[in-house]
Amino acid sequence: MSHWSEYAYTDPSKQYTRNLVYSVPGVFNLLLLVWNPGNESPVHDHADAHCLMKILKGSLVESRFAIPERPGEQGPLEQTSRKEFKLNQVSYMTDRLGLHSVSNPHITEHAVSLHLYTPPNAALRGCHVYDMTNGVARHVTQNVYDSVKGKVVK
Ligand code: CSS
Ligand code: FE2
Repeated sequence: MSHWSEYAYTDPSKQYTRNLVYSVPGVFNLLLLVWNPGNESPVHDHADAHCLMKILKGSLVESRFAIPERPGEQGPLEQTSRKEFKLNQVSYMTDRLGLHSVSNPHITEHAVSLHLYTPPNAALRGCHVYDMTNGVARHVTQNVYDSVKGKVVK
């Protein structure tokens, strides 16, 4: 049992769960994400904030894409990189570096990652997810968690 397991709520019906560990309003949000085997996030931006991601279990693949100047009018997103992050590695992402999607490449094991968002803009104003095939952007809210401080949100 790891020191973070009380936050590692898992839901097999989702791509991944978002579990709030701690927040200081206006300063940062700390989230623990549990990625189901073979699942991935949509391509998204980071609401003008900084994101640090540390791998706590398994590994995650990050694919980066250029932000289209005219979303939906320039065809498929242009992929700029693909990198695997292994146990204990930390990645940094922010809008200046483009968009990304994150996936758990393992087909039988969960992956777990710790995310620090500062300032916690996405929780207030949401972010955008992009359709990889045509670059169409859609606003989504990010203020709902699957669990908060170890308690499952019903
Ligand atoms: N931004 C995504 C995870 S990858 S940084 C989210 O919070 O759901
Ligand atoms: Fe992200």
